[in-house]
Amino acid sequence: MPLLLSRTALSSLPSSVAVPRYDPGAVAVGIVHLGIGAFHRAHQAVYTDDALALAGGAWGICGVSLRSADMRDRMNPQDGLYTVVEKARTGVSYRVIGSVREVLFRGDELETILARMAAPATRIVSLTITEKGYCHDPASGELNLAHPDVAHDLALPADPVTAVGLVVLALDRRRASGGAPLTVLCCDNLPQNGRLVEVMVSAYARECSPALAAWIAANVTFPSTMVDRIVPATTESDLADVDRALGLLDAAPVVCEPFRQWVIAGDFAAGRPAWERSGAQFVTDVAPFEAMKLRLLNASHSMLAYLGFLAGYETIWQVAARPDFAALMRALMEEATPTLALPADVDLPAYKAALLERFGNPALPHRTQQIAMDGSQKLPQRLLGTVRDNLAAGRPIDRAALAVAGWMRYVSGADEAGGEIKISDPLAADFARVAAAHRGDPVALARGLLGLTAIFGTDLPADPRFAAPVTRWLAALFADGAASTVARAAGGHAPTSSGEPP
Ligand code: CS2
Repeated sequence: MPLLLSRTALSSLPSSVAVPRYDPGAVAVGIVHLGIGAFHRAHQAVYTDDALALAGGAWGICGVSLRSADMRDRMNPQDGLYTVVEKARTGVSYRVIGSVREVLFRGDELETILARMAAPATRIVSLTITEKGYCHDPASGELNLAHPDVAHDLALPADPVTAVGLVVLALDRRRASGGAPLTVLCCDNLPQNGRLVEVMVSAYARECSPALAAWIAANVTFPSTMVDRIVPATTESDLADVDRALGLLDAAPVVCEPFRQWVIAGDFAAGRPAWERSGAQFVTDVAPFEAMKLRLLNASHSMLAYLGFLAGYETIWQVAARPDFAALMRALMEEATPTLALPADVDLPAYKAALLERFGNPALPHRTQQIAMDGSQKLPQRLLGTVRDNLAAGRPIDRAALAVAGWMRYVSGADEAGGEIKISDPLAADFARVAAAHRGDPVALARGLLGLTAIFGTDLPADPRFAAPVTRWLAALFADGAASTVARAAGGHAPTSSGEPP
């Protein structure tokens, strides 16, 4: 039985595997990270690993698992170490990361987690809990006080199930035990993500105690970030591959593309690692970078995921390899481009060309169904902001309308062969209700789904410049299937009013 990856086993790794250039065991915790999933371990933890090697500091990460003990039980026995596997078209590289110093599980270690978050040595609490983890209203960006988990936490604040509830409880402890300032750093794919979390934490804190809300306003900062790296879910075959490369067992590897980007704006209340040494960009305003990433990368990802899945493709690279789909992605990006206002040194054509290249990487199978998850939480910032800006300026929105129709076709719950699609989304029950009421009637289905104000607000459903093309594309998708609808759209043709092929 091969040995488990651990600090003592690092010296026995083959020279082809990079290892931390510092002693992980000597690094004290300075960051508590909520949501220790694959993305964090392939992104912020890597930047921190570089910063520790280049500049040192007490910036080890205490990872917190909110939903399951799995990651704790995999990582703690191997001293928090794990392998990042970078897969390029041209080859694979392996690197062991040492920045995660411990992992705790919310289910049975709440007190320890609160103590870590309240400790003065902890100077940053960061989050990657996915869009739905914020329990906000995706259309308005405000904390959804009617969300059952939020209601639970407000009734029982000492036993929080939401991340916002946990952060506020920890901030209360911190205030009571010395009151050292803290940075809360959101690293999820949401626009103005720091501001969004600040608004939610403040709203929740006000419900608990106005004095706490005032302390937070004076002592806690919420920088905003744009984070980017494609990190598909780790598979069994990835695990076996890493064990072979290491000659040891690693129960927690992550697999990702070589590209990574991190843009950060805002104040850090109590210092930060030297992330700029590892390539993070510090800017005065992150909003243009967030919009670029959400409206080009993530919007294209969602569109290709829904339409590609419907056309029978399991992974994004297979979809991106189809000339029609690639042409449609280019057209969607062209539509979004006039809504962006980037600093002059950003080469947007090169960024867009690189996206097609990144999506087409066949070494990195990224399942269309993984990206299709939680569309209700993703559509507003990926597609609907572009639609609103373009409508206001009188510009076309046709390709975004097709992407939204692709999502509607997908959440109708049946694929093109009539098989069931398992929808993973906080609003899945609403989709099922609307779909059941309007089966066989794309016009009514579109109207029903547009009526979900948490996604579309009240403006878009009422605007025929949006509702009409979405409805026509949805009818075309039902009548002709995704592949031929995409072929027609890629050729620049809009659907006819009847939904029949032109
Ligand atoms: C993807 C993102 O799953 C998804 O919805 O669009 O996770 C995407 O891979 C990352 O944002 C890339 O940085």
